[in-house]
Amino acid sequence: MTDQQHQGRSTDGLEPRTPTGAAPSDEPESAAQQGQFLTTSQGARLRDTDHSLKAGRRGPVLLQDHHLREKITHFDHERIPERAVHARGAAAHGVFESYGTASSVTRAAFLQHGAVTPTFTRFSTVLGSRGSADTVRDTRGFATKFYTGEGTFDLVGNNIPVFFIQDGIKFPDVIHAAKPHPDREIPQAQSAHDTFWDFVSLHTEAQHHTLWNMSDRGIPRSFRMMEGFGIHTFRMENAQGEHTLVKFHWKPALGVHSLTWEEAQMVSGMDPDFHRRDLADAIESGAFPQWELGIQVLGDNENQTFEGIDLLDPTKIVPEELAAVQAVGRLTLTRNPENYFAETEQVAFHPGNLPPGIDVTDDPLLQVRLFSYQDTQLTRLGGPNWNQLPINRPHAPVNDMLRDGYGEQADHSGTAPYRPNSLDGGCPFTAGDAEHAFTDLPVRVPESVKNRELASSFEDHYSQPRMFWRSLTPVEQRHTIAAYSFELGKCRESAVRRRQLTCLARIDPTLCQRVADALGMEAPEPAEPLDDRLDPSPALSQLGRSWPVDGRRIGVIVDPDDADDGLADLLEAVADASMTPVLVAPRGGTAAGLPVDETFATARSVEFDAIMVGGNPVPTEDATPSLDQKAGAPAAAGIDPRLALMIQECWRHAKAIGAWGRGRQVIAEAGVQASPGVVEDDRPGPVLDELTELLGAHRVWQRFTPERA
Ligand code: HDE
Repeated sequence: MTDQQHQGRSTDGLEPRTPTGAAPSDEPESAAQQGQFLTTSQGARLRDTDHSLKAGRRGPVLLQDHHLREKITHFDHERIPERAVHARGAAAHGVFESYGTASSVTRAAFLQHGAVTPTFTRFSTVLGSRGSADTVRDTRGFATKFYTGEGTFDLVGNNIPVFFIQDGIKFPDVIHAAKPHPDREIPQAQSAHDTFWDFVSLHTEAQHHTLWNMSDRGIPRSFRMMEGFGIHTFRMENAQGEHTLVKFHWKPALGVHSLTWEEAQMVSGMDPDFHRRDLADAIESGAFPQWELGIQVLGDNENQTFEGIDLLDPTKIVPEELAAVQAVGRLTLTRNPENYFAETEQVAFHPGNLPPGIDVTDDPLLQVRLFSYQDTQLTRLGGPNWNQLPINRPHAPVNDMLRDGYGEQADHSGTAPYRPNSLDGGCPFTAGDAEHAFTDLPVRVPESVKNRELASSFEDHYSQPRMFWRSLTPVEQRHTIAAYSFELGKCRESAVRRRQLTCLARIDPTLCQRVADALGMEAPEPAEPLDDRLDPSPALSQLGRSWPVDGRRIGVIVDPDDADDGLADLLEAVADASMTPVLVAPRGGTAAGLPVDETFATARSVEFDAIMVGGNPVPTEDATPSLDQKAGAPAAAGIDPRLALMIQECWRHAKAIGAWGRGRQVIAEAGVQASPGVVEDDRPGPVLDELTELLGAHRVWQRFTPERA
């Protein structure tokens, strides 16, 4: 070993390391609420923390009160700037296990056979502030830190495989257009406003990403049920020095599923933390979310194209039917953060965090990101030493020559932080390939002149949106039409709507016509012939397969005065099927000796993936008939209107509905007839079995008729 860097240090890649190589256990204990006595930040025990020091019982507070000043000053500075984008997020620790299948294309150690790497993954929305709702229509961030023994690798991706813009210099523009208007700061976390549609209809490269946003992908059911994409093309290098272009994909074990738009809006009101709660609950209950990491392997050629698709253009995908996604490992999220601020808020990702064997390409969006992510942390995390925060510390040994600055935590020894030197033994040495050095791959740069232009292939803005549209099933297309109709319906400027309709005309005439009808406008003719050069890609549809149901929430509705011992068996059977039973009754307390989880006052249909009704609870005094009327539901005789509403909403949202015993009469009175996705039996067991089967497809898709999107 030629490098002092590796001497005497663990390279197992499992322990976080400070810049001086100290493991966190060597640090002063930072966890709170421990030990016997409350102390000041200096460790002095406190006699009182509830009363400020005053001149007499009714007198003024004394400046001398150093405990008061420490407590208030610290509080005054508790907040840091939220992220400029992706401010709202939730995260979890996990582990990545490599299958070794990528070893022929990369020398990255964490992708070799059997390698196990600790990870931290943060999911986010893009547009909203830190306190905004989870289920808004938006792109979701999917960023993973792999703490590899060769240096940290950050895969900072999204749940949509293409981006709004092709050149990073436009990023401030698209974000200014999408964020709330600068005068009133509304709307929050929405793309349904004039400036957003103004931008995307003028910068037509954004049409592909926008179409994905308007599809069901823009309103995921759960972070656990989203795909993730690295978007850009990356370059890999293997042990023989050969290069390959790759695209990264995350494939969720639970499949890709979405909310309906009505559900998403209702959830925003009744549980703005829906996705955050879902992730934490699933992990806490042991239903660990999993994804397979896959790569599309695309030969490296001088033009960096694949089947005519420009691989440097981040508004393009390579359909899986043309280049299969090959699984290279599995990510399992196993542990919730202990402290939101320390971990989820302070984690700092950077697409330039790359291990040996993975490098960037000249994608002009990626190139700008390489600057932005370092830079933004200087303001957000208050200086250049954010990599020393525990969550950001590499697990690989660090031996850098970065020194001082705000937030410096390391007590660096030695006198010569420069190299070579003759005073600290000339160290550290630089590493070669044999010592796993990161190498900037020697890629030929085509001879050219400086300019502010893009390749002409970047001018194709419509072949891929059209392919995406043609790949959706009719029900997915109807949801997309409804989404455009909603969003453009919120635009006040008719010039903006009209311009966006001209874009839709180039994607598909039916799409354009249906949205124009909804807006009461005329559908324009396409300005150019429709671009059918790409065949539909069935892999882009979310429908048609069956998936595991782990962590799905089943609302079990009973009459607490009439529940029998079979209830315990039913709840156990739901849990045995890896789902979460939620016992719902008109009032709190117990039913058949079991604790009631939710009452009719707190529960709403959107919390459940399916419901099972097992009794006819007598309406309680606090039942609110007006809720029933608001939803336009027919009044149901003899059943609690809140229960009727719950059943009717489940019906509208194409959820499986089960009923046993007296529950059969209840769903009939709520207006639900025998039809696909309605399961009835005398006993709850067979109902649950069929419901579980139905949940594999996520929804009872037949129930969405052409009229009801
Ligand atoms: Fe980001 N992006 N981005 N972005 N991005 C940030 O970095 C930026 C882009 C993505 O959970 C910021 O640390 C520019 C594409 C995620 O902490 C900021 C450009 C993709 C996250 C930033 C892009 C992303 C961010 C804000 C155009 C998908 C959240 C705070 C060149 C591949 C990471 C921060 C987390 C965050 C800049 C484009 C994904 C301001 C300039 C494309 C998932 O640096």
